Order: sequence, then structure tokens, then C-alpha cells
Amino acid sequence: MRKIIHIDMDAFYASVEQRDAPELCGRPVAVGGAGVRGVVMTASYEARRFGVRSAMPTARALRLCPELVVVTPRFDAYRQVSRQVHAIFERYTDLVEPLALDEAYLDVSHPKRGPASGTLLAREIKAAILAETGLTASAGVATGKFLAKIASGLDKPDGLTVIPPERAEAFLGSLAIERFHGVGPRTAERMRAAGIRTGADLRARDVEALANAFGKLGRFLHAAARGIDERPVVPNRPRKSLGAETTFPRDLSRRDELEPVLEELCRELAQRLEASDLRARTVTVKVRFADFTVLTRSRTLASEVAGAEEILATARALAFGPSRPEGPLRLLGVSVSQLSPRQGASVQPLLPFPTPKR
Ligand code: TTP
Ligand code: MG
Repeated sequence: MRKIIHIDMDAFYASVEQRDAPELCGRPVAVGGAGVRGVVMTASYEARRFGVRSAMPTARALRLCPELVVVTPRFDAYRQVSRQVHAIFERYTDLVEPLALDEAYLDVSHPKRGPASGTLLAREIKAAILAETGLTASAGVATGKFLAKIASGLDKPDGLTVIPPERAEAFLGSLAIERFHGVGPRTAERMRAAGIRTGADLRARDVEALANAFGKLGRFLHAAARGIDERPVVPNRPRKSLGAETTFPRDLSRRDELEPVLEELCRELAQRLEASDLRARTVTVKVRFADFTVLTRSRTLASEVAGAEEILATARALAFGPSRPEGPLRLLGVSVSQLSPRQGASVQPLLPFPTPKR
């Protein structure tokens, strides 16, 4: 039986800001853009009590919590902490899979040091993080990635939750379907329509029926609901591309409607490149038409780009230039590839944070 720990720093960017500016401690803090179009990247737990959340427009966050302190992100500081935390993980195991700057899976089935118990190891790692960075993390311990990740979120902040194998079945049985790995809002909707609300409902279904309705995900969920999750912890693979896309509530074809979306996507990509210290040489625009056919257009540039304006200039040419896709679109996406570390970036970057949910 494997021992998997999932570790996730608490209110990561906001906690770093509070640590570095003690006058912010105990106060509601949001990290993100302060301008009219600014968005909250994360909020301190004090701010969350007012309902302030990641991906919320800053203007709305300020209405919910007028005393909110909005801080501009300092990605260098977050990367620095991320490296420190990663180095702590590496003392215990080589099997570390970063999911974001502040989050990783560790396979500690055969740890390099420390106690053999996964629970005691998680406690020791949390203590080392606190001692060496001044920050708290929450940990989940289980026999697979899926349960370990859910466990780490159950008792935030500064939590340590263990789901031992004998409790896994009952836990999974009562778990809501949207909490299962890979189930987004739309899949959850389809599952509820099919009468599947919990892990117990998943278990009651025939695996072939689930596979027919939900493809590979259906098979995975059928097993996951039984506590079977053999996905290995895969140490950092360098990223090949980064992408962002939006599906429209109704099909769009006018440039004046599409252009602001394209701008937003490029801004987000630039931010994520920045967060992971990367530059890109290829820009790709992807569209999906009303009939679901997909078309992509790419351009590889003579020199590397990283800024939103540079990415946007190429994306614009691809989306609206002579060989533009014609017809109403249901989806617009931009991605960048041929990635390389930014000049002066000393350490192999960790994976950037996951694409914000839309
Ligand atoms: P999370 O781990 O999702 O959030 P968190 O660490 O701030 O809070 P907690 O884990 O205690 O719930 O994300 C880690 C960092 O990634 C977060 O501090 C800021 C950044 N981030 C964004 O920039 N945009 C987003 O939409 C999200 C969710 C996170
Ligand atoms: Mg976190």
C-alpha cells in the first residue's frame, strides 16, 4: 500500500505578504490587480470571512470588505518560497510532483529519512516548512493522490488530515460527485441529471455504462469511488505549453466582441509565464465553431515573448488577419509553446498554478 502526502500552502500569496509586512498580519488581505479590471488571485483567511475569493474582481472584493488591503503580487518572492518548500520535500523523497507553486504530491512509501508513518512524516514536513519559511501548509495523507488531495483541503489552514484505508470506503461513499478528480461543473451537471450525486451512486453503476456516458473519466471514477487510484506520483516534467481558453455563453462572431476576450486570455497567459519564469516562441490561437469543429493557427516568432502585449499582437494577427477563422465561434483559446526559462532564471521552474476555473 502506498503512502501519498498532498501538501498545499495556506492562502499562499497572501500569507507571504503578511509574513513580509507584519502590519498586514491579522488583517484582510487580497493579492491581485488593484485597477478597475483587477482580479483577486488569493485572499487571506481574514478576507475570506467576508466572502472574498480567488478569481473575483477586486472591485467586488472591496465592496464585500471595504477594509481589504489589496497587494500587488511579487512573483519572485513566491517562487523563492516555492523553491525552499520543494527543497524540504526533496529531503524526504525523490518522488515529488509539483502541481503549482504552492502544492505538490509526495510519494513517501519509502522515505529517505524520518519516521515510517505517513502521518508523522507529514507532521515533520509541515514543521520544517513553518520553521524555515514562517508559513503554514495543510497536508493530506492517504494511499492515493485523489484522496490525499481532498484530505489536505479538509482542515485548512494548518491542517493535517489522514484518510486511512479502512475509512476510505465510507468517506468516498458520501463524497459529492463534484469533489471527485476530473469532475468539473458541467460533468457534475450531467452526472446529477443521470441520478449520480455521490461516490456511493458511482459505485452502484455498471462500469461499462459509466464508460459509455463519460468515457475514460467514467472508468477512472468507477475505480476511484472504490478507493482504487493507482496514478503514480510523477516528478516534475518540464512544461511544453501553456494555454487559456473561454467557452462563450452564446456564439460570437464580431471582432469587437472577440477582441476583449482575446486580450484577457493573453493577459492571463503572460501572468502565468511570469509566474513560472518562462518565455515562449510560438503563439497559437484556437477556435471552436458552432458545429464543434476546431481550427488552430500558429506562428513562431523570431524572438521570445513573455509580455501580454507581445502575445496579443501575434494572437490578433492570427485571429483577425487574412487567414482568420470565419464564422460564429463557441470557443476562443490562446496558447504559447516552445517555452524556455527566462534569462537569469536560475532554477528549473516549478509548474505554474492551474488554469483558473471559468
Ligand atoms: P491555492 O492553493 O488554490 O490557494 P491558496 O494557497 O491561496 O489558499 P488555500 O490553499 O489555503 O485555499 O492557490 C495557490 C496560489 O495560486 C494562490 O495563493 C494564488 C494563486 N492563484 C491564482 O493566481 N489564481 C487563482 O485563480 C487561484 C485559485 C490561485
Ligand atoms: Mg494553497
